[in-house]
Amino acid sequence: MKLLLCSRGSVSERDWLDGLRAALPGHVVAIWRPGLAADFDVALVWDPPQRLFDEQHALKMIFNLGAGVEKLLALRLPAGIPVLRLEDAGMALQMAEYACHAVIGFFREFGVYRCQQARALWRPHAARDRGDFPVGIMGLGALGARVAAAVRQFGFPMTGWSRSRHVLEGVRTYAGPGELDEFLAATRVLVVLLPLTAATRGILDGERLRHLRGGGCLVNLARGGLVVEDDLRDALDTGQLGAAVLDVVATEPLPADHWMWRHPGVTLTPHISAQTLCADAVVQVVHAVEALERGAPLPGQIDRLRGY
Ligand code: OXD
Repeated sequence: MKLLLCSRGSVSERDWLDGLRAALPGHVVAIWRPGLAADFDVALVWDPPQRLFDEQHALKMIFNLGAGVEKLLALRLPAGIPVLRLEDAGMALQMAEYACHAVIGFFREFGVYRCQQARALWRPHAARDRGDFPVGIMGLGALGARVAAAVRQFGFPMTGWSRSRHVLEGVRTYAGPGELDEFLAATRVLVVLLPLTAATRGILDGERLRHLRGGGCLVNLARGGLVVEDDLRDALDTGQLGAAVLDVVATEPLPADHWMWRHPGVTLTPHISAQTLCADAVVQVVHAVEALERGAPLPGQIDRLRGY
């Protein structure tokens, strides 16, 4: 098979190329450039230009070298061919680490103690009851399930919401738009892992944030576009939210004059909660290419209409 690589992400194309060529010795792997003959079978892409798909008419499969597919699906892709994405490839564990750090940091008030340290203030606070800090996971796919299992180990009451019904051990789950408000009302620390689609863009607006138990924390590990950022600021300013831990924002990189950089309730990281691990991702690409060759079910295939 002929594989065409075009990746404008944190892993360099050279690293992808070396990894893929070593793992798929019987195949051709080339880096995309404009004007290549249209005889490639598989496109392996992260943030590719439209031109790649305008030129390559023989593709049988598109593989997104990351978890989120909303940017890829915004392009005009050849109709009728499968689109796959990285499913876990080492990302779920990283997400779980990040989420546990954020949830425990909020519950144990580490941010408050850091501020006290800056003022040389030695002041212990009373221990809090973890039963008062139900943690809700929004999005219960492979990543959400892993995060829920990790956070649950610390004894917090757990809730979960997703578009379709999921059953997860030790997690009280809710499904669909009709149960969203009930889920939020049962949640104080909200960890967001939803895909960004037409149905989820702006899903966390002021009204929804008001349904959360007061003084809680929003942890967004998914996409900035899920949250209405002005409404988030209001929720922080009024105390409806006590804190926000944001790995993603609507405009990345976040402009230097954006209010989030300086808001005392916001902790920011630059979209690093789950970084693509080249070696793990290559294993998944190999499985996909082999499945395509055999005509077997493709791992990580998304539903193009649903958007994830
Ligand atoms: C993502 C990724 O989709 O980094 O954000 O894979």
